[in-house]
Amino acid sequence: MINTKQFYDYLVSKNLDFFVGVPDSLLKNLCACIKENSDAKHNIITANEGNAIAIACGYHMSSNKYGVVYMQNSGLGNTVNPLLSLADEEVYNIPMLLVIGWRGEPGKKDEPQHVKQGKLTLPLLETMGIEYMILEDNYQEQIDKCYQYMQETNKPIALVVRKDTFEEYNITKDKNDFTLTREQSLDTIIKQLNDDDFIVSTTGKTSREIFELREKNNQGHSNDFLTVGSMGHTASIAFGLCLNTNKNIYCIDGDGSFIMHMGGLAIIAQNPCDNFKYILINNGAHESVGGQPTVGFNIKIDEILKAVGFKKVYKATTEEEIKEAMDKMNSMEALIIYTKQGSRKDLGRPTTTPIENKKAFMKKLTK
Ligand SMILES: Cc1ncc(C[n+]2csc(CCOP(=O)(O)OP(=O)(O)O)c2C)c(N)n1
Repeated sequence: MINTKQFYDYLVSKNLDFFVGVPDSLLKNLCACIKENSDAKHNIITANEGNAIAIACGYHMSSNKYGVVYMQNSGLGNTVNPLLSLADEEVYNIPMLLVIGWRGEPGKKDEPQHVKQGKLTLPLLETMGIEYMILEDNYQEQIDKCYQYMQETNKPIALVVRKDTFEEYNITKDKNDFTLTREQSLDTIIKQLNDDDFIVSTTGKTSREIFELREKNNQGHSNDFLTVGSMGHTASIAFGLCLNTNKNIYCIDGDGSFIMHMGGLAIIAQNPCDNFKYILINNGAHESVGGQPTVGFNIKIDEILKAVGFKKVYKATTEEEIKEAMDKMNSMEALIIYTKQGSRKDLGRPTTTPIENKKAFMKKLTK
């Protein structure tokens, strides 16, 4: 295993001291170390991974230095366009060091949403013409080689990071003043719904907690579409559903997910559907992957939603306020719930497959 701080220090000693990206579960120790040791100008947590590539391009052009872009391999898809039409050697030819967490590595057990992405991670990099190395204990040598490659070719290069590569780095999650947990809010939301209401929930622990709450309540899972992958697209899935049903569709989003593809909500609000119910759980963090901050508490999400066309946005910090808001919520109104960070240590994962989930959901929705 690699000592996380020593890895970080080595990068910085090579003048690779600008970090930009979206946090990842496999990189959570590295992300925590970067956050603790870099100031705000040297660690930009971006809305999505494509933005990170573009920022690294701009950074290089003004500094002649190389940005370090961190991400989970799930985010590779978000990077394809800026890597191929901006950084690529046949376009602007801009170097940067990509550090990619390898979920779903072939031969290792992982969740369904990571399996194909894991299998295609190296082929995808090869197809895009991006050189890579799998990060090993001789990381100093590897970083030296990457540096030399960037100097010689002006091209991006990647370090692919296997599970359990980095040693534990003490993660200090930001504290906020809210008292509700995400799971308590979800419990309250679910209790407000009836058997004819449907949920589309976001990537990460939100969907895992909904699954377990339904188990606990013996309610089955056919009212819930658990978006295990495809972070940031939950609201659009819910909107697509609304186009062909009169049933209430409750989209339960996270602040990181909302911010990742914020533009989606503008299109949804401009094509209003009476049955689209938007609930955003804002904990100001990418809690599911280690608690790295989002800008969720710094921006006025309620004002953004109103500006794009939502008629009213309720805010709740207690179970009582959630119930009141859900009783009142009308067509094209939204609810933001503010919660603290944290989840149960023994939180499980859905035991049904995504295809089983989809089939049961479709059957019930179209009954
Ligand atoms: C495109 C993409 N990038 C990164 C990830 C890794 N990831 C999974 S959940 C998550 C955090 C989601 O944050 P938020 O929506 O605020 O929900 P929270 O975890 O705080 O409940 C991240 C970054 C991913 N699954 N997909």
